Amino acid sequence: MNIGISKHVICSVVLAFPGLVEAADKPNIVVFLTDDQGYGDLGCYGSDSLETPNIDRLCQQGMMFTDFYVHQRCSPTRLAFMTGSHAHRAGCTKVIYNRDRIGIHSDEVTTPELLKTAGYTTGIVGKWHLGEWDAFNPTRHGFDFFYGFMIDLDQGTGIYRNLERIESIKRKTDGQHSPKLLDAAVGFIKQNKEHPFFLYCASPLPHTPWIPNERFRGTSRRGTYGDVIREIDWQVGELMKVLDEQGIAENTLFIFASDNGPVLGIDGGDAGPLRDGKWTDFEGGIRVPCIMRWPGTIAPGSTNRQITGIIDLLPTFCAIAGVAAPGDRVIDGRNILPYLRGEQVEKPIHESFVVPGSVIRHGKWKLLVRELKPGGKSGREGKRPSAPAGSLFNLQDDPGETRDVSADHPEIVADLRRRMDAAVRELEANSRPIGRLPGAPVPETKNNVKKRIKH
Ligand SMILES: [Ca+2]
Repeated sequence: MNIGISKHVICSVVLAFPGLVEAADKPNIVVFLTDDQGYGDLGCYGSDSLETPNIDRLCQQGMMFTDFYVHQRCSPTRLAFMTGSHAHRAGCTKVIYNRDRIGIHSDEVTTPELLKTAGYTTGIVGKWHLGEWDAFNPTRHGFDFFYGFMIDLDQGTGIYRNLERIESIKRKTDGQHSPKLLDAAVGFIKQNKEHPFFLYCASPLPHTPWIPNERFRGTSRRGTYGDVIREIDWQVGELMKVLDEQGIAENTLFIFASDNGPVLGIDGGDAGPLRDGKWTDFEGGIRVPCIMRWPGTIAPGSTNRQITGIIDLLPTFCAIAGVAAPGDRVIDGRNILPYLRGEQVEKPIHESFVVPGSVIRHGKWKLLVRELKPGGKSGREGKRPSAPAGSLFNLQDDPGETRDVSADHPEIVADLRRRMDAAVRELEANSRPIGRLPGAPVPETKNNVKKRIKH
């Protein structure tokens, strides 16, 4: 595929509707994505040990999503957000480390690139995690402004302002950097309040190492991890405050979500009623909190229990901004604006969520087509059990995936297997490569796609 063709298509759409470019009445979009925050790490999602008053308020003013899916680890979810496609399709299901010579492909048409065609100014503050090299810098992929780091803080990295590395970061310094990130986000909002903007706040918290800023140490009832959650909540509250102060809260879609499930273990995160956490395809790894507030469009205090996911943000933002999503490739996400508006839809926008070669959820049923092992340290210590291939769970009755009911429903197992096989075949026919630096090894082949499916 060719990016020139893709961008030509987008521009043609915009020129056909020139009013869309004006964009004066388009809502701002703020996405606050946390890093490894669990379904049970929020008051509004039922935590009885963590207080998150600001996020709870956001929830009261907007819509809570109970079945919002991501990938089980950092980079793949961020790739899915930027491309509107499952990470398997966009070429990378692994965490990108700082010596990897891979990152988001230049042929991908990203969420900020699309919003820019509708007149949006685009900014990212925080962790990018889609390639450490300049070719993969966010400003090469649709963002007008970048302040943050390219990779996990615990890998050692630097702070960038756009393409410039302005500061080195040694390990274990999260708490020192969070206020700077917040300042950058607040500055971006103030600077761009007169025109539509898209701000992606990619918080490095509560990813390990758990080192809260000084002012939050000892403020929670759940140790250091809880203090970090308090800090996240404060940051969300500060952003809500600045939107109010600038008089633009009413015209801003504010989304809060996590990129994958929590790191479990002593003093760690909590997946609430869901099974397991980060690094697995149990629900605790791939189903995360998500809240959307948009006054006048989203009913306050509402709940959505349909299958949705991070892949849906690109097509939904396109619908909001009045631009077409890319038509020259498969986009897995769907426009969920009808859900935001509270419209009655004839059938669910997504009937299934598939992790190719691993799990398929269809309606209330979830089938494991391979053995699922627990994620994280306590799993390796054997404290949490695996589940064998062929396990079938009824998520409606058993959200914690505790009872394998496959023996009672062989026809459901067979149906879900067929659906998985079809999904894998379709993916193999329509997947795209991850970006590689010139000279980097491993050309993309069908076998590599199969490896990705197995991850
Ligand atoms: Ca993460």
